[in-house]
Amino acid sequence: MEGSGRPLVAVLMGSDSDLPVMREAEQSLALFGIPFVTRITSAHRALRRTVALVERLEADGVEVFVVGAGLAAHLAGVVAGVSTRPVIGVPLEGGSLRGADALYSTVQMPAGVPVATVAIGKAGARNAGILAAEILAVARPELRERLRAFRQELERSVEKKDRDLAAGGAGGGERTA
Ligand code: AIR
Repeated sequence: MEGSGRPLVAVLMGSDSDLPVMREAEQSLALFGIPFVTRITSAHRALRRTVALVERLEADGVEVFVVGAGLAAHLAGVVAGVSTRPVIGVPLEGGSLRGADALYSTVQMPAGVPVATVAIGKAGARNAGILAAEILAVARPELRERLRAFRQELERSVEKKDRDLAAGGAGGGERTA
């Protein structure tokens, strides 16, 4: 699978102010060589346009939607209402409630229209890209291999941190009282 070509994932967000965080999702998808398209649209400011865009993306072959929004974040729910493809919602920080508003708006979907909701902010956006890869990997063995290698690398990075700690590099190691 190549990083370019027909997009398999659509990364959608409510505003250009969401872009710095949603770049994390793009980076995860790029890491696994998954072709994606990124678009800005809004559930509240451009509802009809959002519906038409999602219908077009689905018709063009998008298999998973990664959707970020902040404040009263209804974009992921609207996308899930339009499409039967899996929707991963990323609640974004911003405003006085620091993402709690977006988390509740995204996660509390009524029965029948699921949104798989990840953590608030950058960690969530990064995980959304990885989760999209895992969904696509169900039917793509080569992508499963990339995910396995990624997990091994994660484990190695933890081992390295532990070794560095033991060597005193991170200001730690064994201590006595
Ligand atoms: N938003 C845009 N339309 C509907 C919603 N909920 C969100 C954006 C962004 C926040 O409102 O996803 O996180 C603030 O947008 P802006 O454009 O004012 O910076």
